[in-house]
Amino acid sequence: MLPAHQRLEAAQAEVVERDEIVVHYQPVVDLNAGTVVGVEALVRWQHPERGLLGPASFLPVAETTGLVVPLGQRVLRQACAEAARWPDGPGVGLDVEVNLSVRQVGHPDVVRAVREALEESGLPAHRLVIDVTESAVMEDAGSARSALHDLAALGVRIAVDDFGTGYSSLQHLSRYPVGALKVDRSFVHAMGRSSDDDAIVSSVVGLAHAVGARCVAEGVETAEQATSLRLRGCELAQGNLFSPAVPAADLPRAIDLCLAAAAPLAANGLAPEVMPDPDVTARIRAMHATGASLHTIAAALNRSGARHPAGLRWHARAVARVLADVVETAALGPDLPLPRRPDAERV
Ligand SMILES: [Ca+2]
Repeated sequence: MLPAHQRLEAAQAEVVERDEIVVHYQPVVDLNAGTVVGVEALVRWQHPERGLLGPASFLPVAETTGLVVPLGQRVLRQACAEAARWPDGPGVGLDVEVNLSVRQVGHPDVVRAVREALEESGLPAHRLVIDVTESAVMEDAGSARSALHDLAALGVRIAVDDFGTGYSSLQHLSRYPVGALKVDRSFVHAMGRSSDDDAIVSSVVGLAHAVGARCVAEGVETAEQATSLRLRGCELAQGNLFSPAVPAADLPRAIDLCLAAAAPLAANGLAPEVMPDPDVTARIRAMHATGASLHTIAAALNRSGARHPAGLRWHARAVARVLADVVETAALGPDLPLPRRPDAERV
């Protein structure tokens, strides 16, 4: 008998051809407007014996063997086709986000595959968001960069997933057509428990705004997390507080639940914006000039920022303002290392 991983590999090759690959959709909520703006397509394997499997149980092998490429193309085509068929009701006009793994982004046919999925489905390019990991952006900078620019030229938007888990820098981010940064769920879960993680969340919001992108929080489970994210300036969120990933047929009900959960959050007025103190701004710029990490800068902001809601807004705005200055002057200095955490589930 074949070893377990080879059996899994052989089974996966057949699965891509059969109808066992299932796409579920998790709504993405606008925290300020209390509306649903899109859905993220997430792959599942309807295993004939083991039931519905999440990506963590089969994607690592698919990534190693290269099967992730045909698997990912299938998810892409299915998600585009389903999104294009949402003509009325609460699903109308929603963005659809599709994850591309490192291997897919580096594949020479990635742009053609996306173009064909759009053409076959009739989905307008502006409704498709391609999620790539920070590591996909960082590890294969040459070909990934040209592929992402070609995708952006099609009209597709790019989001950087699991942000804060890799080694990102302003230099790299400013080279890509990034429309959104997605705060990794590990930071969202640690909010309120660790001031370092709180500071990282504020810094990612600030970094997103500095490069003209929106900020999306993943894995939001409580109203406290959603409120804290909104006060920090994070615009979008997804997670079980609003809805888990559901089959396309269940989306209308999931969207209703999201609207019910988001309405009270959006109804709360935001504290007035407070501009950062120029002395603190100058200090942060000086820290950046010496190559201080985003962590160090965030920790300094954390120490000087007030704890009330206006302080949270101030916190993110201060980072955005300082980092926007740095991007504009292009005197970029050393990369800003962030801690590396294990790659999350993909596709
Ligand atoms: Ca994603």
